[in-house]
Amino acid sequence: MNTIKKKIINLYKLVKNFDYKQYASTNKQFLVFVITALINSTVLRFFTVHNYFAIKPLIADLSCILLLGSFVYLLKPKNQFKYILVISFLFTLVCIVNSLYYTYYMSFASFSLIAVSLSLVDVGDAVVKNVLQFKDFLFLWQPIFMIVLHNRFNKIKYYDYAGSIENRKRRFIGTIAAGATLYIIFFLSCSLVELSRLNKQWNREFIVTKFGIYTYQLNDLFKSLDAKFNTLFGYDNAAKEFREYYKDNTIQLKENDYTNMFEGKNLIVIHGESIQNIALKQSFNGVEVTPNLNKMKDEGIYFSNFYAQASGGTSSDSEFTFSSSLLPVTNGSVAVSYWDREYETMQLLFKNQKKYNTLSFHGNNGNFWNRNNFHKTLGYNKFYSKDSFKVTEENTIGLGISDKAFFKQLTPKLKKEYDENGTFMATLIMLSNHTPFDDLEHYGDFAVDIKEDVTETDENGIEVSKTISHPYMEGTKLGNYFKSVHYADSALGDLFTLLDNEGLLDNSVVLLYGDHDAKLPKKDYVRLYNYDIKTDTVLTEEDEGYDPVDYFRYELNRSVPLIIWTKDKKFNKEIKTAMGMYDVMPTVANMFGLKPKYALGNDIMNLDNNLVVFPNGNWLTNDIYYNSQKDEYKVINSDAVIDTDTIQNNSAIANKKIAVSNDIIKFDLIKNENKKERLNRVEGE
Ligand code: GP9
Ligand code: MN
Repeated sequence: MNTIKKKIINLYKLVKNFDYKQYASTNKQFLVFVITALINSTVLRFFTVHNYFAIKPLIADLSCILLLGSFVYLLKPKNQFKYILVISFLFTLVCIVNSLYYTYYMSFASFSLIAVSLSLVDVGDAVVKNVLQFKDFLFLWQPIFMIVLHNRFNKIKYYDYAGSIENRKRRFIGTIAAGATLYIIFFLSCSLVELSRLNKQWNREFIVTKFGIYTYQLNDLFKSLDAKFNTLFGYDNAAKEFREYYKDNTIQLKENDYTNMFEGKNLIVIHGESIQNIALKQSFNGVEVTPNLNKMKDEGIYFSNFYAQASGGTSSDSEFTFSSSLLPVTNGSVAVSYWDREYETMQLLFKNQKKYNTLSFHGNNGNFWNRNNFHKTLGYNKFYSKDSFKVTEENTIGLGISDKAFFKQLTPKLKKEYDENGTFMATLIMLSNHTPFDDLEHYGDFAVDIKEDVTETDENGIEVSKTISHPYMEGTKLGNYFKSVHYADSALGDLFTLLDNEGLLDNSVVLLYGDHDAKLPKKDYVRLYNYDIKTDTVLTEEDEGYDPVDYFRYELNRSVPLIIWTKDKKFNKEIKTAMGMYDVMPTVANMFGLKPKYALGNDIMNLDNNLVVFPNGNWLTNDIYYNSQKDEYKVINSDAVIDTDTIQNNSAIANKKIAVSNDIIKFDLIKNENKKERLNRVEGE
């Protein structure tokens, strides 16, 4: 303790007695470099995300400049300018490229997208006319200014003077330590949401707004290099394991009652943002949270024990797993880091085996989750993103265009596609029901209180009936979530009417899935199950009738709906087998007569029990939920006989599936199989 105290006192003395005048007069070049590089990053934010007065990105920029700039002190004064010039050009290049990129794509440049960005060059003329602007080159003033300053310094023999102070090592350590300390303070001040977004990289505008352009680019560089380097070694082993896995686990294409049932029909997929099964079961004062979804599930095939298997790539992970029957990659996301690979997807099977037109619709910016590229990889012919919709202040909810406006505007586009290009598979990605569920004024009136009819006697002894309201879930995040889902459900009701009016339901199958849970706080579930209207309090563990929410119950509550519905046939069927997002592709494939080869999941209609593997190693069957982090499990089906072998075997299968999936993604293994097949075909001809 004493040594720490001593160190702090020494540091204090150092800062207090530091000769700032001498530092400034012998470090003019470095200080000017720092200030001018800061001006450029601020100007870039001014031109793009418009938050130029913000202090946080400024601190992040400064930390980054100090860290990279500090190495100048490892050089002799007369060589220092060369280093300053190189990094000045680098920082300036970051600003110019991003300024240009933003004008063209309304997003920021990424190393992992370099090949795509180079297509900017292909569109030559259009870029010169529409993209290149004077403002993009304004940033060049910085290196030019440094050159002019250097000439002036030469004339006044500044370097001789500055070089006479022989303390370069100390300055290097001091500067790099200052940069690092500032960075640490900065990151400590960030919220969990900010840090998670930096890690995910799907919302690049957000990252630049909060972290500044230099930190954004540095983070992007590390992430892109990581995706490249982790595939340098281990290819042969991965390919061997892959072949062995599929030799033993070829997808079972057994015939069942559903085989080819929907052959030739359109498929409309609805990606239900953050819709959890819990909302379907809930009602307040006799009013259901999701009347339309409930009708859909009662008429259609409802997979009531269904789980999304998303990881850090949330929405995009679910899109990936839904399409490919693979698990999300363990680090990063396929959409951002591994989109430039070949996968076997439902969309490609529809396209190649059945000549379907494949379409996707999403009212948000097409760069979010890198969908502009990612959707091509998934096999969509066309992606209708924000640019295809009229988004106004009036029709905006939460993140962007409201689901109601989105559905209204997309229906005629879908009709046109059908009329012109025939049978289709179309995915509609919803947006309004997105966390933080706080756009309450736009969700409409939906009360999450408990109303009670009471009879009271007034002062004249006359009995009067009135309704009183107990707040229950009002004002909680879960309560707000129910309001938001109620809106999304009402939009879905509209969609069915819109599609039906255009005749689009007559020859179509509608499939809806919840893309992942809504990350709702545990304490809100406790309130939902333990609210006491008599006292307007929540029961605690000590109270009789307390209904606890432990880890397992929380995990099981993360279940999301999967419904398959058609207008003409009333299935009225509930499938209770445990099912994961990776089982959808093989299940749907069988119904539409498609033949996948590399699915990790199964056709659920052929199974009585199943293993749902989560990307973190947890797994679920009809009988058990297993927590791999703590090596604990909970028996869900009390009749089941569980022994250690069951746990070990299932854990081994889970680990194998995760490993094979990661290898396919990182080493692009399906591409190589496809290549071999193509070559064999050519040789055979
Ligand atoms: C972004 C939207 C939401 O366009 O799909 O993504 P999420 O935050 O759920 O991954
Ligand atoms: Mn989502």
